[in-house]
Amino acid sequence: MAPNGSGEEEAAAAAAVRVIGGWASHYAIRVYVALKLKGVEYEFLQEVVGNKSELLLQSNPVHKKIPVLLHHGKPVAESMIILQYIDEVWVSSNRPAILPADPYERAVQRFWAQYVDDKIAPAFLVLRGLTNGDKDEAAEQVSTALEHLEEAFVKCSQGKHYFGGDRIGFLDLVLGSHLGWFKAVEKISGIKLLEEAKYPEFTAWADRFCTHHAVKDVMPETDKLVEFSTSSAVKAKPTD
Ligand SMILES: N[C@@H](CCC(=O)N[C@@H](CS)C(=O)NCC(=O)O)C(=O)O
Repeated sequence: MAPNGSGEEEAAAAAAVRVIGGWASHYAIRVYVALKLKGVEYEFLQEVVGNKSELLLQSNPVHKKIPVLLHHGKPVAESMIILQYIDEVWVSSNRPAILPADPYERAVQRFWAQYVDDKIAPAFLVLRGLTNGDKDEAAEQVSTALEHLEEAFVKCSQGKHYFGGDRIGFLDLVLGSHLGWFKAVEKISGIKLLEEAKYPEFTAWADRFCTHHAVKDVMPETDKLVEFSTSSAVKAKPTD
């Protein structure tokens, strides 16, 4: 069945999509939101921290990390690759595109998305006390990233609500999936990261993203993330 078919065939295909993930994983959250935006039903397989399942080890033997998308049993690993896979497989007029049609705009979104994962995610691990590093330097790294992203938002959105324009796109998904952790990291580290007065465009975008119908149910609560992060099991396995 073509994934963009309809009726019974569509239901059969939907059942064939599974995500090995975790409720707190920023990298997995972007996948849940992308599938929701595309209207693709999926089965969620929660990994237990510190006890990797056989399915995960078999599906992502190189990195052994979540998320992994299983499509008719075939594994796709690495969250950004999964997003692009989802965009390429589920194509039809009622399924919004994740990446822009224009190659240059696509390149720009991919550039910023990579920047976000390179700069924000590692700094958060330091601020959570899970990897070694200077916390003030990590906070500075986040602050520099926010300055760049504030500017990037103005250029990419062109006066619209999202980096992707009128709707959530690739960069919204990649950056937005870190938003739940911003507040949790602030609480854990005692360092304020997201100041509305300094980053007005970013904070307004963040509010819009978190309250979007495809996002609000999968964006974890701050206190739950703080509890998750500080639990001894996670400290023993410092990669969330
Ligand atoms: N670059 C990967 C990163 C995935 C990642 O770091 N996942 C974490 C959970 S958020 C994980 O599985 N950690 C377990 C480990 O490192 O052993 C992606 O984008 O999918």
